[in-house]
Amino acid sequence: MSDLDTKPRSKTRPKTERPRMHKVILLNDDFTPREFVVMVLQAVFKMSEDQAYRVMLTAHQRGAGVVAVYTKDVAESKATEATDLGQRAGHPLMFTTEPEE
Ligand code: TYC
Repeated sequence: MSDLDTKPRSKTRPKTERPRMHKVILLNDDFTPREFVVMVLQAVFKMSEDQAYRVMLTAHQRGAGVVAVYTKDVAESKATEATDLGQRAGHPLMFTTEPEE
């Protein structure tokens, strides 16, 4: 019998919990033009113009809005990419992430 066959099988099943998902949040500010916010939402989060407009308006009216939910790595890289687009254009546009409950 080879070494490969002699390992005892674990009786407990491995955990199969899914990784916690993370929200990308768009924060309102007083300076970034609405059309620029809509453009970034379409470019980074692949939203239609209608969807992007609605998310922008929610953030504008309530101070913040949920853009989408991803695994932690994807949420963080998209939030950084979108915030960077604003920075490079001289806007204070800000995206953050937070874990879902
Ligand atoms: N409040 C901005 C304005 O009036 C537009 C805006 C909307 C900026 C949503 C950021 O997340 C935002 N020009």
